[in-house]
Amino acid sequence: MPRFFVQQQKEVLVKIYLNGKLVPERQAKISVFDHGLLYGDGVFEGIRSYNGRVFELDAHIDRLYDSAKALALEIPMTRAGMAKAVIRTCAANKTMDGYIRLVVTRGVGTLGLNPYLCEKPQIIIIAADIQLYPKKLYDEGLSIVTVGTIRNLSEAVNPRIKSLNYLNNILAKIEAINAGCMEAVMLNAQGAVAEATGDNIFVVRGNALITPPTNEGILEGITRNVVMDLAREQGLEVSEARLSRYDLYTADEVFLTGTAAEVIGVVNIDRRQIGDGPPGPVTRKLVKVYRQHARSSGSPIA
Ligand code: PXG
Repeated sequence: MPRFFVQQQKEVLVKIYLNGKLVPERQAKISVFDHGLLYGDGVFEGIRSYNGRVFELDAHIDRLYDSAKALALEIPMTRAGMAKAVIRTCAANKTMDGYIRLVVTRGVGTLGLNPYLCEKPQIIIIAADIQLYPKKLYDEGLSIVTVGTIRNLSEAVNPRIKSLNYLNNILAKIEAINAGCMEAVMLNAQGAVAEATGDNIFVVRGNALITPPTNEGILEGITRNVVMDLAREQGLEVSEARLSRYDLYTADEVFLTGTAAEVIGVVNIDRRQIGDGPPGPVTRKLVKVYRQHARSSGSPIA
């Protein structure tokens, strides 16, 4: 939608980090020959800042570099330099509570696939405002569906790679939206539960949390890992195990985790009510504990 359609909202121009320089957003342009555009060849991270601090910055940077490594994409900057660039971009935009998009594309190349013919990778950092989900969703919980689009095979494009090609997830998201839901549960080729389109999934059974292991074809979510640690601190048992749709339908509670959503309860899957109806006590506790933790840790933006 063109910006002037956004009712009475003042246009906010942000400064974009582009290959070492902070430029006004109108000047932040990428070539049409960039393989990020032509082939989805590149990697990215979505990061949150809370209270003027970047949350889990090192974990996001490590995952970015691991994704790039898997694609034989050499990022022309050290991890420490990248962390500094993120902080610098946030500082330039006075980002307090924001959503940071870090993108590394393969760079400008030919119209052929060969990534080795591309010039330098392009590094883009956008520090934007976060579009929070309505509070109502956290109180009432999400209704979601399992969809027919299976998660990418690990042997083909490993879902652990956070690449710029999100079509697998987008196809699943389209199915969810067409079914009147905001999120989809994706299964892997074996029919086991993998993850949602932009979130990891957990089930609660009694005092235990269970989530699929990374070898089931999932992105190893940073929120997932933080929630697993926080849950253990709360005295909950946490394990990684294969889950079927039956395990979802019969769970006491189900919730999703992700940078944008944080922790959010799921109350209905494929028209089966989960547990007693509204988000249960374990989910509600973790929503709260996660928020407290996220708002009181991270790398200062200065
Ligand atoms: N699985 C997938 C497939 C994801 O894309 C997660 C799990 C959760 O990971 P983190 O590290 O965020 O806990 C993601 C998150 C968005 C958005 O704006 C989120 C993601 C990607 C693109 C957009 O909601 N990834």
